[in-house]
Amino acid sequence: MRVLLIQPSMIVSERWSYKAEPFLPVGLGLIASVLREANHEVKIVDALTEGWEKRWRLEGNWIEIGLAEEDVAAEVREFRPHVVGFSIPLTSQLPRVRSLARWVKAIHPEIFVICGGNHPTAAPRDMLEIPEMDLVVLGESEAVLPQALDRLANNQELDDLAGVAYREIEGGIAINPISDYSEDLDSLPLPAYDLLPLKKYFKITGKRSIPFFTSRGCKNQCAYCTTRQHAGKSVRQFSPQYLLKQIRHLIEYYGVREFFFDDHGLFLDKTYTKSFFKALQESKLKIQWHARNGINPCVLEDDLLDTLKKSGCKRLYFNPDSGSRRILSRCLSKPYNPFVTEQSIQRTLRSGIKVSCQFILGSPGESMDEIYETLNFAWKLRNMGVDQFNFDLAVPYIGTKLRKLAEKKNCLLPYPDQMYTPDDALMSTEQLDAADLIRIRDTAEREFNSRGLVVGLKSRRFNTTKQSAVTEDRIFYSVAPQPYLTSRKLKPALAKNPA
Ligand code: B12
Repeated sequence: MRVLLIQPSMIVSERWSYKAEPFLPVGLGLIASVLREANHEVKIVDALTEGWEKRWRLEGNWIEIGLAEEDVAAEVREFRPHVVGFSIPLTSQLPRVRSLARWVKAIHPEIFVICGGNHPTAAPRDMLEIPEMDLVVLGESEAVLPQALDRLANNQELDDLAGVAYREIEGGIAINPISDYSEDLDSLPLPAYDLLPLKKYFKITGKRSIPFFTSRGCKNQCAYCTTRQHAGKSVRQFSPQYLLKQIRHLIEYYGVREFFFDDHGLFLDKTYTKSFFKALQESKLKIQWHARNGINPCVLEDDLLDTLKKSGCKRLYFNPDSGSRRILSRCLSKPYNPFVTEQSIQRTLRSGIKVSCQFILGSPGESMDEIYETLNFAWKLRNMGVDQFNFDLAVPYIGTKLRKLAEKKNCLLPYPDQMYTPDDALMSTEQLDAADLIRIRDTAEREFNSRGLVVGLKSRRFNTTKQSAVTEDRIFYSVAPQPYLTSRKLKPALAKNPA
């Protein structure tokens, strides 16, 4: 079959549009690789990366970043796919999927429309309420997707296939939960980097850098994160040999020099972490790396930090989240306390590795005193030498514990459905309303800035503002064209998809 995989644009508030970071669809690269191995013809359209400098001002002052929907539709028309698959890691990508799905069916009503990623996994039912959506693949999909496509091609049922959601013939929605997660990650092919717009991504980021993943799953259950629901609670790792092969491939074929380790499991098992970075150090590969996710302060002892530094580590992005123990344990379910984090940050800085810190303000029930605890803690870290700080407002993403807590405490603020960016206040607390929270967040960022600090959002997240060229106005959804039907005959074996 011909499968067109699309990373849609994202729609965010104006302020967030200056801070937004590029998101390379490595997941689509992996799926593409697996599908190619199964003899499907695959193409990726990364509307977010390809259209990064395009900023559209939509009704309601929303800003869309990415290719215009007509341009994506033109790709569909040209490739004539049997299947179109949308990747939706971020909820802010969802609004455009709604209209693109309509375009796809207007181009040919029998193109099969599917989706996957963090948002659909958390909200499969909502996805199937989009009339044009035919199938949702839950969680990791390297094993499930080829099977689902085979069944479609042969007009077979999906009812005994775990990890998919679809509309039943009788009209109901079937959700077949994920039954297991692949243990043997080394059996996966390398992502199809040749199908990803790497040149453009390097241009946006200004460096030959790439997000990189050493594991799947997370044993922690942080209230704001959906990784555990998406990839399971047991951490599965790629072997150091597999990872070195992938790193070499990226260096040799694409000239990558900087790696952003982005998975949650990298620091959860000290023995594994040490063995991987020891292997990296011994490989003598000349790379720089940073870890943006999942820093576990408990394992960062001096010996490990020494290995990290020698293997090329430049910066670790800690998530202290809050300075209040009550907020950490009762609202955010964070397993680390501020004292342990502080000690670990001190050791990291001593080892010569730079540190960034990310905080979350405005959790349900958070008081002004607790916010002060966070700001004071951040200040202490700043005096120790931390040079990048981000303050985000808490976002109750669908599928998270934080959302359940917000619903229980009745503190969700009215907000356009599923237009979530970590910029506007989406919840109030008993003491603080939206305006207070925004003022506090803005003041915190300004204060940390005005003392000569770089607010992390700028340097961590690449200097993307300068690329936000001209912002053009357009209406939210353009009207998909009248159905355009191919005059060629359909192959019955392909579930009546266009030939
Ligand atoms: C790494 C990461 C980042 C990196 C970017 C990585 C990149 N690829 O360039 C950085 C640090 C930049 C980042 C930033 C942000 N991130 Co982030 N990020 C992640 C993380 C940890 C992994 C994403 C990833 O690339 N995975 C690796 C690939 C291999 O896996 P995958 O994309 O999931 O793909 C697999 C499946 O999902 C599926 N699949 C994917 N697409 C499709 C499509 C089809 C058709 C099918 C069938 C299957 C399928 O198959 C793939 C292979 O198994 C996820 C959480 C997680 N564990 O997934 C959060 C996550 C996506 N991020 C999140 C958030 C909130 C953000 C930020 C808003 C945080 C912030 N406050 O700044 C920003 C937004 C950036 C922006 N553009 O504005 C949230 C999104 C929540 C939501 N519902 O919107 C997540 C889910 C974490 C969470 N809190 O739960 N992020």
